[in-house]
Amino acid sequence: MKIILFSQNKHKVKEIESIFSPSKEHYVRVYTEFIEPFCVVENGESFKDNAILKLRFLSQKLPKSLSKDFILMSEDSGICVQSLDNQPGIYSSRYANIDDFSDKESILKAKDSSDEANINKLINSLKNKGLESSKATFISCVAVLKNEQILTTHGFLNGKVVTNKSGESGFGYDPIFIPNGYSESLAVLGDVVKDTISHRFKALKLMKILLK
Ligand code: ITT
Repeated sequence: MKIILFSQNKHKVKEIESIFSPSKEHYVRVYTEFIEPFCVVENGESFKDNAILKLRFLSQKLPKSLSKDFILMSEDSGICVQSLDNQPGIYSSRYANIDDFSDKESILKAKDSSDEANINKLINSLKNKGLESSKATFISCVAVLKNEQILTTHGFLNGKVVTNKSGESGFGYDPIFIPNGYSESLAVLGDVVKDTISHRFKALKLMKILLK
C-alpha cells in the first residue's frame, strides 16, 4: 500500500508511520514531500468532519496523477475530559487560546497553542474545580481517500488526566494522561506501549482491515 499522509504534527506523523507500517511493508509518505505545506481551517463539528476536511484539501492540492497512485490519509484527534464537559475535544490543539467555550466565533479564530500551554490550562481548569484528576478519553478519527471513496475509522483510549506532569516521551497531553490499567502517564510509558494501546493505534488497525 502506498499512502500520502496530511499532517503538520511531526509526532503524529512518526506514530502513524510506525503503527501503520512497523516493518515498512507499506509506504507512508508525508504530503510535504510532494507539495508546499498548507494550513487547513479546522471548523468542523466533529473529529470526523475535521479529518475529512483535511483529506479534501489534500486531494485538491495534490497533482491528480499522484491521487491515482496513492491512498490519501489524514487524522484528527483530541482529548475529552469528563469533568470539563468533555472539553477541549476537537479544540485540543488550540485549548490555551480559547477563553470562552460558548463563543463559537472566537473559538474558530483561535490559533493552535503550545503543548505546554494546553497542559497548564487543563491542569488549572481541574484545580479551579477543586479536582486532582478526571476521567478522560483520547479520540482519533482516521480518514482515507481510495479510488474516490472516503473511508473513516475511530479509535478511543480511556483513562484519566491528572494535575501533575510526568515523563518526556510522546506529545500533547501525554504527560498528564494515565491510561486505564496503568499507573504511569503515556509520556512515562513511552512509544512502544503507547503505539500498542493508543486511540490512533486502534483507528489505524481498523483502517488496515478496511483497506485489505
Ligand atoms: P494535523 O492537523 O496537522 O494533523 P494537529 O496537531 O493540528 O496536526 P489535531 O488538529 O488533530 O492535529 O489536534 C490534535 C491535538 O490533540 C494535538 O495537538 C494534541 O494536543 C491532542 N492529542 C491528540 N492525540 C494525542 C496524543 O496521542 N497524545 C497527546 N495529545 C494528543
